[in-house]
Amino acid sequence: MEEYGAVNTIIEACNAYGVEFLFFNPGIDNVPLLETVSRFRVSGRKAPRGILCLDEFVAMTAAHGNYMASGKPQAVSVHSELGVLQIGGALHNAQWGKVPVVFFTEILGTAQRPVWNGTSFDQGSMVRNFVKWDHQLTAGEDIGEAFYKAFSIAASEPCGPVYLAVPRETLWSKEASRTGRPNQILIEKPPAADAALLNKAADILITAENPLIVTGYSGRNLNTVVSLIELAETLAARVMTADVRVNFPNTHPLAAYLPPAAGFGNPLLAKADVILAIDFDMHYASGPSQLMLAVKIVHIDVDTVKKGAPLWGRKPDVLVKADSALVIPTLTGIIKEKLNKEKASQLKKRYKELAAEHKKLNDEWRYTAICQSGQKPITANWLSRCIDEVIDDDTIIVNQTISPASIVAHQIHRTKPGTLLSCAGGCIGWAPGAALGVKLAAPEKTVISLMGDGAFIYGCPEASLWSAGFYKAPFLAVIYDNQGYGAIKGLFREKFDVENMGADITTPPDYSLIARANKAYGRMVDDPADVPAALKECLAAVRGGQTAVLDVKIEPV
Ligand SMILES: Cc1ncc(C[n+]2csc(CCOP(=O)(O)OP(=O)(O)O)c2C)c(N)n1
Repeated sequence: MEEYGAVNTIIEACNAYGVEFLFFNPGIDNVPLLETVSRFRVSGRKAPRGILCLDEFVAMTAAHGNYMASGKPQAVSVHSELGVLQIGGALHNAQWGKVPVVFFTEILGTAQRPVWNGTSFDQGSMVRNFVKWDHQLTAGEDIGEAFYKAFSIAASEPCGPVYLAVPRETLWSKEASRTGRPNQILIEKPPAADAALLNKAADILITAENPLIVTGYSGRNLNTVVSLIELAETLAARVMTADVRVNFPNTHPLAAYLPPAAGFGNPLLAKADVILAIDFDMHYASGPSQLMLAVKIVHIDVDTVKKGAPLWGRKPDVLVKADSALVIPTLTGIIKEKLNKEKASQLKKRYKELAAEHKKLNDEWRYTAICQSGQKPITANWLSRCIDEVIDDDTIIVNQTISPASIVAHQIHRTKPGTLLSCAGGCIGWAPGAALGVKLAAPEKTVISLMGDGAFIYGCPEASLWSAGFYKAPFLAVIYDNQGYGAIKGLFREKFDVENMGADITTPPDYSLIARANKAYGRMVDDPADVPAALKECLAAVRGGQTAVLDVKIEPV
């Protein structure tokens, strides 16, 4: 076997940043890399474990899921421009998911590949809108410096994807890194919060009559879940969390619930007099929920600039750039010191009222599901309730349901940090590949992915199921099969008052057969009475080491 010095350096950089897996799909260019990884591992030297994904979309998505479950930086290796194009929307998801992933390819000399007007082909331009940094190594540049810098940029908050294009002659080179000085791990930490700003935030929050905490991704630091509970309890404030992570347990009495039949928009946003947004990319200030004009907004975020996100009319009164894991306990301490007896007893009363409201709404959701237990076609409420019954506190739910998203968020209860992972981006097809990556990161946990029928197909099921089988990373995929693109049909109906503009998947494929063709366990149910037993049967297969797909025919939207 050949020694490839440059590849040795890439592996060294992966090791230095704690990369455990190399998700890849090969071309001729990846050969030295794969050969070297194998040689390292066979001889007991440290190197990431190679995971062959039969589609590049799955490679990037598995890296996404793996990061969410492990917190570790990721590496993806694909074949030149073709592999990069095939990653497709998975890169958009990784960008919105703030995934610290370095993906790299070779590039054949640009001189051989001019564009139509004779200028040189620019491989990075394919991904430039979706990455924190893209770079094409030029002759004389040091491969070690490039990869260490790539991981440094990807893993510094706000984290995100980085792309490197490496010329074949560099990638296949026998030379290792050329710098005399050793390469160093550099991960930038957010600054400590400004004490005066936190004081101002505390004063605003204490005087609020109807405060609302909204969170997006604070739960990526698992300890933050506990400290956010303390902050919410201190303030007696509702917490509305995006379903991207467990930022706050949805079983907590202060978890914000909406009624089962709530329509578009969010009344909780509309009636809040103070909003505390923590690590939140989504819009809280525009869209269907108009805020009160006099609303005060405190925004704490590791990413205050929100480069690349729409404007969305955010105009915070207090903007604090800080690591929420550090700042939440500090803010809670400041608030506790400022609370006098009278205020504390007012907050106690408010806590009780909010807890009673949470219980009432939770009961309504449960009641709705139980009333639908005999309804055919099966409803998303009943299916979600059955899933809630069958899981334990440690099960990891990997969720990309679309039209039943609110039902899933209310019916499936998560208490422990890290037990709900969803896609912050909009590209459908995330759940199967992400579940593969999650299971590789947490082999001891039960992993259940939830998705629509559209999403199952977008998720390259053959590729996802094959890797799950081959690498012994079994998970359960539950398909909320409403026989169409429910979300799109909903939009048609709302905007154009038409029933169907071709968004039904009529005479659908047999998804359970797709599972079986890929050596997974496959089952279809269409009777609500069969759902609990079918879920148990599939989970038994998963515990026995076989990935399972449960196709549940639910009512079309
Ligand atoms: C890759 C991709 N293509 C198209 C869309 C547009 N889109 C948004 S929701 C949706 C329907 C998804 O169907 P399914 O996963 O079955 O969920 P449902 O809406 O039926 O609940 C589509 C096609 C998208 N977001 N991503």
